Amino acid sequence: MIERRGQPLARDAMAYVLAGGRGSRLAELTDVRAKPAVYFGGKSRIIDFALSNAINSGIRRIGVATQYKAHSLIRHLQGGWNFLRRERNEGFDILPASQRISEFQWYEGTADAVFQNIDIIESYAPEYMVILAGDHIYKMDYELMLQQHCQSGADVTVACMEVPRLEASGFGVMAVDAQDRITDFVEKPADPPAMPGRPDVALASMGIYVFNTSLLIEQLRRDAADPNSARDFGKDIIPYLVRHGNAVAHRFSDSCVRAPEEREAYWRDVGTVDAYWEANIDLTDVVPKLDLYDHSWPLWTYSEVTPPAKFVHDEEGRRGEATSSLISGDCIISGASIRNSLVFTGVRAHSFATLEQAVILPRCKISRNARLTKVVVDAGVCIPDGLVVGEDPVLDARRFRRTDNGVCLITQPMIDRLA
Ligand code: ADQ
Ligand code: ADP
Repeated sequence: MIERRGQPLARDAMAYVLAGGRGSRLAELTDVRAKPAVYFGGKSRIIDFALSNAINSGIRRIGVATQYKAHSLIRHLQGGWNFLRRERNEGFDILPASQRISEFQWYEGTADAVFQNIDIIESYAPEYMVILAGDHIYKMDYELMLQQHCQSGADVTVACMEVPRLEASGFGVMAVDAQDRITDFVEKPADPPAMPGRPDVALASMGIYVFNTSLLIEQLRRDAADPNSARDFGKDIIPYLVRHGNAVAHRFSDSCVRAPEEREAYWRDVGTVDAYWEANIDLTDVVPKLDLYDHSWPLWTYSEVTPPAKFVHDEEGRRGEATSSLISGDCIISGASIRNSLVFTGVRAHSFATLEQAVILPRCKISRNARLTKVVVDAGVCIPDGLVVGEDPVLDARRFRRTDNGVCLITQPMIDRLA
């Protein structure tokens, strides 16, 4: 374990969240919003995990770089995350691409998304920068990573975790020496190198970096002057520092936050419809792998003010009921039956409808007699009377986006085409 020494370092740090990517493997879920803005866990959005980690770690200066389809992300951030006060040298800045250096220039890569806002970073004068991705589900105490960064004297500290080697080609993969100094780093290798003596395991970068601010700015300026650079942390900045500087690995297992009943160090990418559905449905387990009810590490979010969820008998006396399910505010479950499902804010479910292993995003209407199994229903969708999904794979695949795992993603345009 990392030893905490002296004053917390988080108060001298700024978190910089990269939230510009689309996440195209989430298909129609990211047609209208960036991946960090995709709903997760009943009340929140994916970006709330990184932001909550920052706040819970003690960080009070946060910048969020946005780019792709940022409207609902920005609306969410302005609604729930603007409580940090400039007067206390705290701050929360939303940094959309194309409005800074030139009106028309988009961020090229992730490093460019920081480079273009160096002036804003300097205005807060943080000693340390914690660079984060806005699209992962995990609980982590960045203070412990900052402490390791200071104790080791690294130029950059890169958070890492062990992953099955065959799944590692979507990551930056590193080799380390006995002191966890990074000796090699390859971004998204087709054939990922294994850890010594462990042929099935690779050490993957989590895309979480800690720098001393002055060194980061120096590196960003050097990189910006390099015509061959893609202006990316994983492709350029980190490999350069591994070759020419002192890059150190930080083990996620040293700083992941676990409630007593959480069995594993939880981290999910939820980058595909299957992974997204599964991580949401996992929350309905009696003892879930990810505990959203852990008061020591609360998940902050923008939450609409809503009346409580309501369960009613319909006029024919049929019970509205839900078991092993998470039901958010402003839902009215009237004579419908819900099992092992996650129902977001403002959903109406009507008589004789059944939901099983369903992820229902906000403001959907589930009409009478609908029967949905293993589905993700996008926000605002109106499911028509008697629609059955999850019982006929061929029909499902023709009408909706059906994954290899048998999960159906349902959007309003798909419903409109049924008529
Ligand atoms: P990826 O996640 O594939 O790999 P990338 O697509 O650069 O890297 O996304 C990182 C984060 O930056 C995401 O949150 C994304 O939304 C955001 N982002 C991407 N382009 C952006 C832009 N132009 N402006 C603003 N934000 C942007 C990275 C590392 C790997 C590491 C994995 C871990 O490169 O080495 O293993 O993260 O998931
Ligand atoms: P996103 O999910 O990315 O925020 P939404 O799915 O919420 O976008 O938007 C779906 C539809 O719901 C849109 O037509 C939007 O105008 C509407 N909508 C969004 N927020 C609310 C709200 N609080 N109350 C009613 N309708 C809303």
